[in-house]
Amino acid sequence: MAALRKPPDPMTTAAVSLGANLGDRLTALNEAVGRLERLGRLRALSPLYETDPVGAPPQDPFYNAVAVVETGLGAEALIDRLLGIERELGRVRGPPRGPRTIDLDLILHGGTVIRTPSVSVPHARYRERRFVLEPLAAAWPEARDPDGTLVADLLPGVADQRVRRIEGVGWRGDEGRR
Ligand code: PH2
Ligand code: MG
Ligand code: MG
Repeated sequence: MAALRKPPDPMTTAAVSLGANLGDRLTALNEAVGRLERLGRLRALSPLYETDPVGAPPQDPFYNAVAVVETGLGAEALIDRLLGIERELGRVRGPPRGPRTIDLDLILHGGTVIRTPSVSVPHARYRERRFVLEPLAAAWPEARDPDGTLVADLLPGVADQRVRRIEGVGWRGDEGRR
């Protein structure tokens, strides 16, 4: 009898936030996109934003963006892969909330909800962060939290945080956009 194959995991649409505020921010984000493409099908890339640090001690501004990926990976496997990409790109972990060369966070993973001490999906603080909400709503206007909230409806609550769109610097998300 032929061996039974494990059925493939169902595909899920995941939103990953990208951030950097140490070293060559643009190269770090572009290199991360190249590696995210190996995790599934890249469905959308947001514009690039320069953002003031939020919930962190004073430090240099970030570049932030969001990638939308259709993937067969479950949330925990996906987080492991994101941490692996951070390591490949040379991230050295300093103090929590300190400057970083690359930070890849899983924000949404379809309707998945996981709350354990080590894993939180949706991301525990994304609703209070314009540097996530703005690119996420731009890349994926229909995105919803598992509780049904439209991500775009969260934007008025973070309007006091400063983000500024950056164009013409060679961000991969701008390819094919005018
Ligand atoms: N990441 C943090 C804390 N604060 N602020 C901005 N603007 N962008 C970030 O990516 C960011 C932050 C923790 O990961
Ligand atoms: Mg983070
Ligand atoms: Mg992180």
